Amino acid sequence: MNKLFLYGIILAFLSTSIGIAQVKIPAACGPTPSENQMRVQEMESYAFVHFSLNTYTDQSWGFGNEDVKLFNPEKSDCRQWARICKESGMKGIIITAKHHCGFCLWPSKYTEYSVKNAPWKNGKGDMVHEMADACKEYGLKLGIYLSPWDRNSKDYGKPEYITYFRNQLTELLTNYGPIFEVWFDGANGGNGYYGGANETRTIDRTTYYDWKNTYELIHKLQPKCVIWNDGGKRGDLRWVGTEEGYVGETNWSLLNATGDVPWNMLHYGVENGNAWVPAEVNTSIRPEWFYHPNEDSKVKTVPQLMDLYYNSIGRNGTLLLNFPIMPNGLIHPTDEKNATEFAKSVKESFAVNLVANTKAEASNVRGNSKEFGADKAIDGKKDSYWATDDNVTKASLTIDFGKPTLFNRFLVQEYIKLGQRVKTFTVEALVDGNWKEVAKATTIGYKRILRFSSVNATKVRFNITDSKCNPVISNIGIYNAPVFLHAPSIARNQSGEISISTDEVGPVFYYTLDGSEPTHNSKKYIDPVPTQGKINVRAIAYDPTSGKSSPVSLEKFDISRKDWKIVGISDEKVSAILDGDPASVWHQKDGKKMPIDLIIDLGNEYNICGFKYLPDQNKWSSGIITHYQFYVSADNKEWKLVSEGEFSNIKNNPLLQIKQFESEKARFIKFTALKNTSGDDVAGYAEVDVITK
Ligand code: FUL
Repeated sequence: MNKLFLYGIILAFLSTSIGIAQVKIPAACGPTPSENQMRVQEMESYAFVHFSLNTYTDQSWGFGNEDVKLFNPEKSDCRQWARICKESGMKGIIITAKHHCGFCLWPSKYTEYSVKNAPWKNGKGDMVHEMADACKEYGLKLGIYLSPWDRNSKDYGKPEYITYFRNQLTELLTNYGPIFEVWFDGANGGNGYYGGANETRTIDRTTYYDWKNTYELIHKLQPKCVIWNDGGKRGDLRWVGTEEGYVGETNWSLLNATGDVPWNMLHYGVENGNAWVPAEVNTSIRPEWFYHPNEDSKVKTVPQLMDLYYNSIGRNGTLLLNFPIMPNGLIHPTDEKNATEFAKSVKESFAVNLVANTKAEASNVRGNSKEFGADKAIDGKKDSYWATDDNVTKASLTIDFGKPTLFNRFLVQEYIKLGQRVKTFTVEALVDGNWKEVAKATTIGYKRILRFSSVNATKVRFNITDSKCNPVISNIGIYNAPVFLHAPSIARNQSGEISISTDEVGPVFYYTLDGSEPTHNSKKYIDPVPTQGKINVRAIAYDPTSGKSSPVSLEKFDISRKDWKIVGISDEKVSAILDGDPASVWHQKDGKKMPIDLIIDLGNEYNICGFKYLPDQNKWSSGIITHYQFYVSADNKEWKLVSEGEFSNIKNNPLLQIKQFESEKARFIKFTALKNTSGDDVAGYAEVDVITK
């Protein structure tokens, strides 16, 4: 008999005879992630790159008739994108192989509307190929964005288009190596070029694309690929209902396998859902997805990116961060700088785990077994965990530092391979012999990170106050992370006064009006500052105690709106449109029917070459204009149409809309609302402004 086998028998005999029966691992609690979902969850963050003909037309959504000849990125370098993403801590890149305009970044056999007819590399280029090679070189995974809505295809809306779409998908999933994720956007604005038809085509998002068979194709061609889809059949990951970069504080990785998914389900998940569909938080490093030069001063700063980190990865989501590519084919240096500094800040924040070399004790340990002891939550191993007995859904785990220790972050992970369980928990700190609650939260999931003011404590107690099943905790981390000051907001009211503010308590502000970089030696902000005419305001927040400054905010103001009058409206609340406060809104309704005009007398004649429209920031409100016309006039009688079109992605991303046109001399402007997001007769405005030459 083999010796090892003999020892095994003796050991088994001894353990049963002295009563150390093997304690069973906890049973799964509800749905659990597939291997593919688990792999993506563990990637934590990955990038988007948005690049297409829109990059050359300053649009958000192309119409489908943009000239392929525009596409000529003379410095294009996918290796630069991959290097920046790698240095920004991203684990993969999803490229917009085809956006809504239908233009293909790869030389598809099935259309002429692609790089093969562009001047770039004399039509011999293949951006998806270059991206795949660059990803390989930098150890990143490749993902594909293929827009189901195609405003170029003559067949869009007909059954033939589905074959076309699947043919393209087959090319992309066959010729470029392993693909970790496919991204099917649900947007459909209706109208488009459609091979010259120039019409509106509506489809039923739930049936038209026949997702079932498309999914089968994906599973066959790329068995390890996850599917993101907000347009029809349930995917492997879900949208979080906003493009602003946050998921709900309560975030269940569950949905129901069938049925509608209203906003609250997207944002918070479904506690008792019967399918594992975790949250993916998608947002752009700039306000828009595609590159627009006027956003060069609007790149998310390190403190904003840190918020994004805590509001996505820190709330049980993955982070999909977009980099718009410039017309020359590169990522802008500010985006590179902010993203790479962000990665350094994340590293710095979580560099020292204060639980190392501490002791942990729990109020209950599953079967009193060492295998499930409290120390398993602080052993740094992702496959070991602290678990309680089956019927125990309230429990606590105490970590003893042995000496007063300063911290301001609490990180906790459930062992989600056995399901998501915890419903509520608190964190307490033992300060000078007294327990004090420092944080309180709901769900955990794969990872939850709580932020609070620094506390100096000898012990930390993690209390699970409610759970769907017995808790199973794989990891706890405690950190003392650096705190970043946010750049302040700058606003100008109708009379031209500049005000500077922030949500944080404590910092003071310094500003400049002459184009120079503000420091704490610049002018200190005390009261609103009167200004006139065009002006660029730069400001920082500064904390005198730490001597730390925030990044610089920059706002460019055009002519002051002091002499402006809204014509023909007696409601005095209409001034909300011009008050510089994005939170105040005015709506035209009361029996008006679309088209609804807003006429403004600017008081003087100007060379007008554009306008700005900020919609109601409450996405639930009606009156968010999607289609418009813009006229100018010298006398409020004869009007000239200078711009018309759509505010493309305004429903999902209610940003400041900027439209530019050939300069015209005028004193009056007319902004006509043709349609809104809710299909009714309400036109709402947070702010309206002009751009002058
Ligand atoms: C949206 C699209 O309409 C945007 O253009 C962008 O691609 C974003 C990621 O998804 O809904």
